[in-house]
Amino acid sequence: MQTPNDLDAFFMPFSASRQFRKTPRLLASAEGMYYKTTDGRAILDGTAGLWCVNAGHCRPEITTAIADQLGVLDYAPNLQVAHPLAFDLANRLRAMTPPNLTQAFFTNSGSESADTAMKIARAYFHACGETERTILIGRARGYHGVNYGGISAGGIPNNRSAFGPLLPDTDHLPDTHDLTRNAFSRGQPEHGIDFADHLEVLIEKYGAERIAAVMVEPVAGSTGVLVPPVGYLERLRELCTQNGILLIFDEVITGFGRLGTPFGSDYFGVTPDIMALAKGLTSATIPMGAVMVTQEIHDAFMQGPEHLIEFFHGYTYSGHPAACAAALATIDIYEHDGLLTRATELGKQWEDGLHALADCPHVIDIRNIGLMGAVELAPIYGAPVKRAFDAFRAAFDKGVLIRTTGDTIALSPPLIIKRDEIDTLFSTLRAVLHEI
Ligand code: PXG
Ligand code: PLP
Repeated sequence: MQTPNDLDAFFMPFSASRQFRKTPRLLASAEGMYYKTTDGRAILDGTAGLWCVNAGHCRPEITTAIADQLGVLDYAPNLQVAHPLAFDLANRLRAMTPPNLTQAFFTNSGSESADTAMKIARAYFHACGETERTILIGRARGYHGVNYGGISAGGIPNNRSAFGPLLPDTDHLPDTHDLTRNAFSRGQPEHGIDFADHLEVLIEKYGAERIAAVMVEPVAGSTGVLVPPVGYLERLRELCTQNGILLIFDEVITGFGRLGTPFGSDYFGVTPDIMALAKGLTSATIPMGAVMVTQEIHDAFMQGPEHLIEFFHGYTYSGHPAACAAALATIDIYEHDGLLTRATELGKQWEDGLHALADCPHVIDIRNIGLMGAVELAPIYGAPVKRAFDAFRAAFDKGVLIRTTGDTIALSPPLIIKRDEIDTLFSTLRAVLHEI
């Protein structure tokens, strides 16, 4: 494959694109745990693409299912007509997600899932006659994609500041990152259940009857693997239940085995009313997301004359046949290969290997859960994010793909990673941290 010689026309997402255009990093192919660059170098995928290639790259079972489907039914709308695979997939998701989640609404990305989840929450209360319940509570450092609902409930300043005015009736819980009390915690940090109590402050401020939903990632991924403190999610669930507030889990990253259980909800034993999914749903082969809801939420919409549309929301590609085929084949692999619990088997090696980096230069915190890991670095004075970005480039030159957010290195490999590949990942990172 030729390296493109004009990189100017592509307006790149979330990239330092001027730097990129000077020294491009172009991926031409992939298989299993590895990418191959356009100049033929193998790159160990330490980030499952972007937290999404859970089954490993180019699995023939998935790519064949997609190709076969495209040859039979390339596209069918699911508006007023439908195709059977969408129902098959909805039933598979009903069976594998927590038992209270019974219906699946299909989207094409995590951003669409997050916005759909928020729209369902508001419309549910509208349907129930609680028209004052409109406030959506997110969390500082939360990531719920880039659409307007997602950045309004989300808590990443750079993703919000240039795009206002944002959605009204949104507010935020504090984030749970607490280096003073919890640095170098293994798994769930001990301190911080009190961060959940801030919901009581917001309830006091607005009145419980005005708050529609609280939306959080069970583990904040994008902002650097912020693991919920012991008891925190349980406390949020309790406060939501007591106050008639819906709890939305954005499981776009934590879904499909990332934590060593099928969903984050299973890991923490806390069940949401609405769950947003994407990424691992198709192992990222075809864009797709889903929003799971309870029977009660679903049924609230099923009112009025039967010839009328019940929920005025949907996408051209909701439940696209190729995406459904990809998801069904992906879930088959997860179940057949035991991938949804594999992170539990690898957890100890992952945790020990990661925390062994604590003696490397610049490291101020290490966090882990399932097959997620973060190494937080002290920023260079006056040049935040540069240290981590330098690490990213050095790692790529050494044949490992990592992800950085702020001055934190984030890791989340495909769930098929082998034990020696975990060792390679961490030994490369050690060399990188000593070099930069
Ligand atoms: N919710 C969560 C929890 C996510 O992690 C989205 C929603 C949005 O999904 P889409 O498919 O619209 O991108 C995500 C996506 C990073 C990074 O650097 C993470 C994501 C996307 C881009 C970069 O960690 N997560
Ligand atoms: N913009 C226009 C002009 C459209 O007609 C549509 C869908 O019909 C959309 C945006 C939304 O596209 P999608 O359904 O793929 O999200």
